[in-house]
Amino acid sequence: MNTLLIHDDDQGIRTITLNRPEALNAVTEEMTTELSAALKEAAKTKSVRCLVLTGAGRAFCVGQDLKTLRDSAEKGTPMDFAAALRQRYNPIIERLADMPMPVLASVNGVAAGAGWSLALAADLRIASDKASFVSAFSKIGLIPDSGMTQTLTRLVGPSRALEIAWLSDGMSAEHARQWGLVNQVVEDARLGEATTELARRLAASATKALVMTRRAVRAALGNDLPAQLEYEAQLQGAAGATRDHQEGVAAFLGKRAAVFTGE
Ligand code: LHQ
Repeated sequence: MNTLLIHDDDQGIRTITLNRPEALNAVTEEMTTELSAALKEAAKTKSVRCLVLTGAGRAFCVGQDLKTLRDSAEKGTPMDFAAALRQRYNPIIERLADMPMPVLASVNGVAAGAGWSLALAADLRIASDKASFVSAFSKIGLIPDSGMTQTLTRLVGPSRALEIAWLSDGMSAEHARQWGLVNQVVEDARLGEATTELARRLAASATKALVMTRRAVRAALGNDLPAQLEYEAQLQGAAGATRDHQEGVAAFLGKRAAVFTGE
């Protein structure tokens, strides 16, 4: 991999680090190809119980590499934006939304454009107090993409989503936390440690139940109550048949800590 670093610890955490620090981890075609492959691989690796996405250097990710965009336009082969989104960006966002384990974005620095969309596609976000967020799309005459019009709107509502998207003002990590866009903000020096702490808790949980909970929470935004109750019943039927459910009950009754395996 040229644009990513991938690291597994011994407790079920796989960390994918966007690794073009010299370009603030701006997204190239190679990066989308590699990230797609890395997510596919993580999805089929049973031992991965929590996936962490982060960036190398001072940025998380600043979205599409605008220098590459300019270079291809100058060469007379301008990027087809709709095709780039359909073929490269959107599959990444869809895959992230449906990973068979929790996905945590550890936002180490600025997240802009599709870089912010990527962080929003994770289940939870933990950020350094030095991180910042900027939509940036409006500044280059574009609309927010890679899912941002949906993820952002669901988190902050339409009025704030428009304010963020239209004005493209930088937002501090603390402001993002207050608006529900980030779950935790920690001192920059503690980001690695705090990310590992949270990721370990998630990795040690009943993975299948966490993933089904994500499905139910997402569906809740579109379902009426009877449909949601029915969906919960279906998912609980499946959760109740997992080994981790049996283990959880046995551990509770045996007054010991549960040892979940993700099965
Ligand atoms: C960059 C970039 C960048 C290249 C900073 N590319 N070099 C996908 C495909 C199809 C259709 C369109 O949509 C998309 C999705 C997208 O993501 S489009 C949106 C693309 N992203 C942006 O528009 C963000 C542009 N960047 C910024 O607004 C600022 O650089 C931020 C707020 C990220 C950081 O600001 P500062 O911390 O003040 O840093 P800086 O602006 O001084 O940048 C440092 C260097 O990084 C600089 O290069 P230089 O050679 O002067 O040191 C920038 O040109 C470069 N850089 N973003 N996306």
